[in-house]
Amino acid sequence: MTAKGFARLGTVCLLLFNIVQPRAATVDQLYITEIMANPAAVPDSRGEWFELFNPTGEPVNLRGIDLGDDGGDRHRIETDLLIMPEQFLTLARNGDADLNGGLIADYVYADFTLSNGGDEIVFRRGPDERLRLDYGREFAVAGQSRELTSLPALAANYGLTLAALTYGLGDIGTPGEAGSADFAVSTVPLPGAAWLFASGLIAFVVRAQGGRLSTAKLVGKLPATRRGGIPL
Ligand SMILES: [Ca+2]
Ligand SMILES: [Ca+2]
Ligand SMILES: [Ca+2]
Repeated sequence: MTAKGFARLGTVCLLLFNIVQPRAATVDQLYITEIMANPAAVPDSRGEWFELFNPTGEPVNLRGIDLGDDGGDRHRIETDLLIMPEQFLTLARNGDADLNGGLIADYVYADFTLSNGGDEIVFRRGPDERLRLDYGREFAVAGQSRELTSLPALAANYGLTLAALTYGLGDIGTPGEAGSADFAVSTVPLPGAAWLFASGLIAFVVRAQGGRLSTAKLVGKLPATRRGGIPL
């Protein structure tokens, strides 16, 4: 292949790369899938928890997020807290399974409570709200969690978890696991194989040119694009 041919192939590869490159998933793409606001097996001060699900193909790090409500609840997540693709994460008020009703917590928060008479779960990064659930006074039922059964993730779409699905000491819920709802919904089109293919092809082209064809030069030949590969 001539140098011109290599350059054209490289341009095509970079265009493909630009289209399929992984886009980092963000907190606002997560779902709050389940809430136990009113445990019965143990007091609320030990047994409250809620669950997140990551429907994307990329991990999301919750470090730096402020967990709170519209009142005075505030808890800053100070450490790396990854929620992996298509995985659940259980955040709880107490992490001791001998005290919290028998659930395994992935993360324990403080200074955040789930009122039984209506409340909010709000994730903020700095002043910006990233994720929110508002629920009213009928939402919390003693000893029975609510789970997201359909989208969008508004309170009306959270049903009572099926009575057969118990955990630990007998409260109804599925902390850290799928319940009766199916959330195998990938909202981020991340064709990892295609990305690897594009990356490998670019590396091949550059190598084949003996390093003479820099990717920087090729990028200069491309039209400016927005995130996602849409031409400006
Ligand atoms: Ca609260
Ligand atoms: Ca409560
Ligand atoms: Ca669950």
